[in-house]
Amino acid sequence: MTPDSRPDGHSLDFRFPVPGGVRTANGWRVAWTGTAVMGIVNVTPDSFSDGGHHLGLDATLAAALAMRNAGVLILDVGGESTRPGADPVPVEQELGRILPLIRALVEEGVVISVDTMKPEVAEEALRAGAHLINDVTGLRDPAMVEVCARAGAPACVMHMQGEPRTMQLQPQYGDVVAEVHAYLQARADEVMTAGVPGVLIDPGIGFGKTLEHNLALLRALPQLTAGSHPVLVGASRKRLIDFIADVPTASDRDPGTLALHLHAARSGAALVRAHAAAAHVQALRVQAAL
Ligand code: HH2
Repeated sequence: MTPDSRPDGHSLDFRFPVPGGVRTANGWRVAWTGTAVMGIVNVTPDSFSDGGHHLGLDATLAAALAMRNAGVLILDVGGESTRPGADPVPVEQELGRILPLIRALVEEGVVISVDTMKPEVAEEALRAGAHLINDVTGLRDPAMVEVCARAGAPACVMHMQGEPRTMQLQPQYGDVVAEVHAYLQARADEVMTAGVPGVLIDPGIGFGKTLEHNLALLRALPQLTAGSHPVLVGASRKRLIDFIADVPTASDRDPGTLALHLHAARSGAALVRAHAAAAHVQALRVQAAL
């Protein structure tokens, strides 16, 4: 399928009311065309590119609302860094970071995603009004699938080889594209069969992958987006941009990020996950006009 003939309508199903959602026979559906933006809101002291920048609830909320006003579809709130080598955060600490922000965002007319690997955190976050769970482990813990299914919340299933602490030590694949695509398709089907109403799939750029693995997956995006699940791509400020263009400081990598994400959009991605959310909304609108 060529980029121009690929259908560019996307949707995600929820079993509870959601901002921008329309009623369906089984719940509520958020639908959009083209590539939407998921804005990253990290409430962590140690995230690899913006850790510690958003200090305090007021400043974090202001940053999140600026993204909402710029036109993001989803805000992705994270209370634990997944960068290579990051230390795990206890449940109570992660909840203490994210719950005040989720509660403050609930009335703001934006879909709230929670970036967590812990079922306990996901459950409390959904109870507080979050709408979607973004789990970089691909909902490896069966309890995570149960939490999403019980709440009627969709999930993002991401591919990661290994664990965040060690994933970049020696990633190895026979055929990275075939393996990651097969994993995502099978995992998404399993998760939906278990009762999760909707699934985004994500090749997991930088999660247990070398530069060549990342590039192969990005080049093969048209194959992944030709499947039945909406595809999320998250390359924002990641190290592959440093390897390609010599940009050692993560917060300087927005131009490279935009190049990768415009490619993802042209390849049919439903969502791109970005720190510089307003710049992405603008660039994607211009690209769509072309
Ligand atoms: N990347 C990061 C975190 N969560 N979720 C999805 N679905 N896809 C990704 O590519 C992805 C993700 C890492 O980025 P960031 O949140 O900026 O950093 P940290 O994990 O250090 O907070």
